Amino acid sequence: MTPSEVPVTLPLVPLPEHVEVLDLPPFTLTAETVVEVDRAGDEVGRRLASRLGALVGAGLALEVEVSDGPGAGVGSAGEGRPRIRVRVEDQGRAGETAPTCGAALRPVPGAYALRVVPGEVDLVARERTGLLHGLATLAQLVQHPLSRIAACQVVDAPRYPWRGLSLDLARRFHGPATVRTVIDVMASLKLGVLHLHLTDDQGWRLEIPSRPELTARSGGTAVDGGPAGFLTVEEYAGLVAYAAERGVVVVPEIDLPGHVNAALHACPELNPSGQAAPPYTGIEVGFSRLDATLPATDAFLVDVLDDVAAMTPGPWVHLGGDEALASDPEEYRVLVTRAAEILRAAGKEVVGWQELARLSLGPGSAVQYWTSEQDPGPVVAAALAGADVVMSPASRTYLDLKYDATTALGLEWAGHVEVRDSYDWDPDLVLPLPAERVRGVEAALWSETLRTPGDLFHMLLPRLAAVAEVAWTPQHRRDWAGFAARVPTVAAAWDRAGLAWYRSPQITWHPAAPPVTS
Ligand code: TNX
Repeated sequence: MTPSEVPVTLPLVPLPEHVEVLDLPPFTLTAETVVEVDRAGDEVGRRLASRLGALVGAGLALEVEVSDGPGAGVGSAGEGRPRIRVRVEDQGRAGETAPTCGAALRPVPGAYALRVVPGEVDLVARERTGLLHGLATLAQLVQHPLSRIAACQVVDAPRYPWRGLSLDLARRFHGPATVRTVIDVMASLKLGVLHLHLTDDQGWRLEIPSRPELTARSGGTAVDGGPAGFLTVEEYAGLVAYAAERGVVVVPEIDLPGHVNAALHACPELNPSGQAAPPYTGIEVGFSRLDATLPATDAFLVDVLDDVAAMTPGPWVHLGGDEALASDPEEYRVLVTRAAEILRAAGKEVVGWQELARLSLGPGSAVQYWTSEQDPGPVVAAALAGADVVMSPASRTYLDLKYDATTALGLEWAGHVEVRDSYDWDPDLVLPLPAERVRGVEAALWSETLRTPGDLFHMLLPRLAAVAEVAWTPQHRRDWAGFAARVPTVAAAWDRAGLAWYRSPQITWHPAAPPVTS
């Protein structure tokens, strides 16, 4: 490819803060390429080598060289060969030596700088998450099937620290393999928070060592009979580790004091009658509640929340708190305050749906805004009292809502959500909040209507890519036409991964690859 053929718009989603196409020939990945990493970036360098190797045709085994000092590139085997340098540098040095395009690497977590010229790729960040973001960028830049990477410079950092996806495993269960694929997609879009909705009226999906009856009885129930199931302690730990390797933090949600029928079904002592509640397989909300007057309720909160906190290396646990329509305000306050106290004693920060704002849990906590059908006043007041807000307005980010009236799957309670609806909005303008209190953006995928991985990815993609760009890219850099031009190349990677995504008519997609014939 000659420089004049280099695409003017690089196919990057989310769009980086600064990106410049260089008027130079591309870098070509070959078996000769050496990946040079410093100690700090060693693990990411190896991941990068195997990821880039796997991306290219039949798969290349790229050689990895690890150097000791800061600033790799002193290796010998790589002399004269095309090289990819991966470096972690402290603030001062990164500022001096990072590739630039007239911009400095901002001092925020996850920032990175990348320079691609003939014969050399240079990736620099201050910490591992930044390197992983640079790797995600590089992976999107590899042109198929030629293994070329256009010459360019990127200096990039996220708009918000919290860029998430909430996945409902409770209404219907999606197993570890599907969740891992979701994590891969998240990492490719630079999303860093996987919120797992693990408990609800219809099922309990996380094994709790002190309360094995929860999953023994309520792991097997689900909307309309299935699919059901649950994560064992080992499976959950495996997912948390898989996510962490890819820069994604898992935030488990134990929904209370409403949405608790699965617990009432598994634990008879949580019911005033002492009788287990029947299982629930419908999709109504707001009918179940924990009873604050029962001594068993406090023991349940302590056991479950202590176990969940112990199983969760990340800093946050989500308490739900939504749609507790059967709890009176005082009982709600007592139970949520107690739950938050248990979690904080276990060293965790509390996150909850917007209803939790009524309690104003203060600095460190976060409330997740989801519906305009409730008075936003308490959310604004909680933010003014120091809580952060995560933006999940249903009309933009609820990816279980139908794209349009013809979508077979999905709900419609907050209208239809086409890709452009997920893209064209500004999280800072949803509510009158101080901008620094907006911690970020989270998409949500509820599974009342989603049975299979195919169902899940049909609703998730391409809308998750739109939300990811909202969460990452500065508002002034974003525009729908640019996104619509870039996302088809990214979608080709979803095809290569065999994901059943939705070809929204709002975007001109590349022709579908013809079926492979032998
Ligand atoms: C609202 S979001 C809910 C969920 C449903 C979802 C369906 C929230 C806090 N509550 O219980 O699954 O809508 O779109």
